[in-house]
Amino acid sequence: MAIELYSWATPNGHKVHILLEELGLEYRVHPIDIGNGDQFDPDFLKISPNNRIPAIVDPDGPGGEPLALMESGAILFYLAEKHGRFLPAEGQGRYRTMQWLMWQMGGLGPMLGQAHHFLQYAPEKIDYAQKRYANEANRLYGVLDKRLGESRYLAGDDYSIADMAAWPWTRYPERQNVERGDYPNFQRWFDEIAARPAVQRGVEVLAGLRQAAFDDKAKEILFGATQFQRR
Ligand SMILES: N[C@@H](CCC(=O)N[C@@H](CS)C(=O)NCC(=O)O)C(=O)O
Repeated sequence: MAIELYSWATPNGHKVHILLEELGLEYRVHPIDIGNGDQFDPDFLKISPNNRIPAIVDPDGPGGEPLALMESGAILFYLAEKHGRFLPAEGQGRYRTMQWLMWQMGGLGPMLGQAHHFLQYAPEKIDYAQKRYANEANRLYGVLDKRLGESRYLAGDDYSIADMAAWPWTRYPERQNVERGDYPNFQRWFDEIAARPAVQRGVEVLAGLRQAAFDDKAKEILFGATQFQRR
């Protein structure tokens, strides 16, 4: 039975789109236009109580019961484990994969998200915030570059869910005040993953529906008072 995918064409969405494509799973896409406020729809909140994409419902979850999941890292972990791919079942590689997945979820994603916010979207240009997040973005690319100077992929010799989690956040370093030429090991890894057919299909999922830039209505929904209402 097909997985129900609730998502939008953003880095956190792309992670799951890429894994679904890599695994060759059947899935049905439900667009959640976050610039239009679809993430606050009561039906979506039942699946994703944090009003964020991505989320899935697997009709064939554990115990044969449907499983609803939010949080991209949890979805990657669940699907990789269920299908026995892109996450070693045991040994050092399993924990290295989890380490780099957690690094992406707790560090790379949130910090690059703040860099995008203060460098691209914030209505006021706040010098302190811009410098802080651009510096942090460059620090994180430095960590990535060093690791990828020692290892073909983040967790070791094999491509894993840790790479699928990190890669979508690094597609446009210029938006984070990062110069890709400063990080050659990162660039080698980036190009290798970008060449994978499943990755190319994954980033196209819902891409045609997304506007190039947020308009004023979308900015109000994403960054204004709407976001902070109690639900
Ligand atoms: N930790 C969450 C973050 C998800 C997230 O921030 N999603 C964004 C799009 S990339 C979203 O849904 N934003 C809607 C909003 O801010 O209202 C995950 O990894 O799934």
